[in-house]
Amino acid sequence: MERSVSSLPQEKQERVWRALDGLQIEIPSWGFANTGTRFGKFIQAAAATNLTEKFADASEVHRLTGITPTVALHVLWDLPGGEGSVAQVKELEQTYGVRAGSINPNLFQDQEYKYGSLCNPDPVVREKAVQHMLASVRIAKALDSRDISLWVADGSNYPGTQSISRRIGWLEEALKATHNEMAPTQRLLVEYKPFEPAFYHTDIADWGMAYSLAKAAGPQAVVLVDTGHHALGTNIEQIVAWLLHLGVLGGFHFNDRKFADDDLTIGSIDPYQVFRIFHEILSYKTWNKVHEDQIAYMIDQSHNLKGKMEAMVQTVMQAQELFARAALVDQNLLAELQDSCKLVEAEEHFRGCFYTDVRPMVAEWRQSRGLPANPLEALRTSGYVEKITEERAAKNSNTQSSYA
Ligand code: AOS
Ligand code: ZN
Ligand code: ZN
Ligand code: ZN
Repeated sequence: MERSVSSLPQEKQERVWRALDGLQIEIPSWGFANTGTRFGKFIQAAAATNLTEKFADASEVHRLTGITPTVALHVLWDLPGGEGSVAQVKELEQTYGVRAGSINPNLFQDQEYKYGSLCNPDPVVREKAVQHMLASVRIAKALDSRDISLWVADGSNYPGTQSISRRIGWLEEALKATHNEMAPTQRLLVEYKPFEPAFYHTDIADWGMAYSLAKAAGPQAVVLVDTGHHALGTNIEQIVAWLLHLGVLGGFHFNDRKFADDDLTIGSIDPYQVFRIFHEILSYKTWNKVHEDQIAYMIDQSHNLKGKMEAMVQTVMQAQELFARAALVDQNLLAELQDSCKLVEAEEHFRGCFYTDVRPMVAEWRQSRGLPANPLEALRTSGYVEKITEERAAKNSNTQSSYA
């Protein structure tokens, strides 16, 4: 039987604390805004309706959790003036003490992108999309952001209506051009998704396509794994192991799902899967060299029903606690058990770690870093949500939110 947390050996505790020290999570600006499902959204009075409010919320999450120093930004939504909006972002960074993180180009909203962006059969539209990519790289440079995080919504709905193979070529060209614009320290993260909005074919549908495109683009292009972007039943941790092996695991978009790309709270449906993903990373790190910050852990969730602030803090805690549980795995012991094919013993150790309640240990770690033991509880008692609800409700009363 697993021992209770308080009697965990010193060495285990140290391993967990070291792991926690190395974990930072990026929060998305859009996680504070009114987002919903394809059927609509329920407007929340406390939701952020401009960039200042998003930075304020992100800063509060960082104050409570201590591990979210950066905010992912969406070019169209957060920097509507493109490069002209950089100065405002820099000012907000100063005011709120959180920095701009990954820069997300937007190639799915404009009417011209009806038949695709980087893969559109019309060269004029493709060129416009490439120009947006280049502008996104320049924005990232100006903000000292390392990562440009690309999700391409392109695809088609009916067989025979688009040339799948010619579109591969267009995509390669576009990513090469983007790569050429990057500074040597920057990275291009290529996200994949099997379907939606397109339902027959999606131009970057899986990790193989993303990997191949990254290779074609250049050495600074890597793959991004969104946990919600796989066919049901896919062994995501195996994909993670492969990407680590190939040296191209650029980062994650965290969320959970039951049926499709549901964008629910990470680990809310299947915490064991998150544990297994973290285990592959920690295991790989035990035996190989990976820089801590090589893997960008980012959240990509959409909360239609939960309060935005509560959901974000809960997400960070959940990810942190599952990471700590994965850090309990004794890699040497597990390797021994695996090599001698002691299947039940290996599995018992593995799932024993998963079933260990690390919350007291993580709470201790937080306190030792001057953070609240329970950030969600601290959020509740801080009155922050009540404050923004009141302020924002008053401000938005005449101007019903039109956030896209
Ligand atoms: C879409 O399904 C993807 O997960 C993207 O990462 C998207 O850019 C993000 O949800 C923000 O729109
Ligand atoms: Zn995503
Ligand atoms: Zn998604
Ligand atoms: Zn998703």
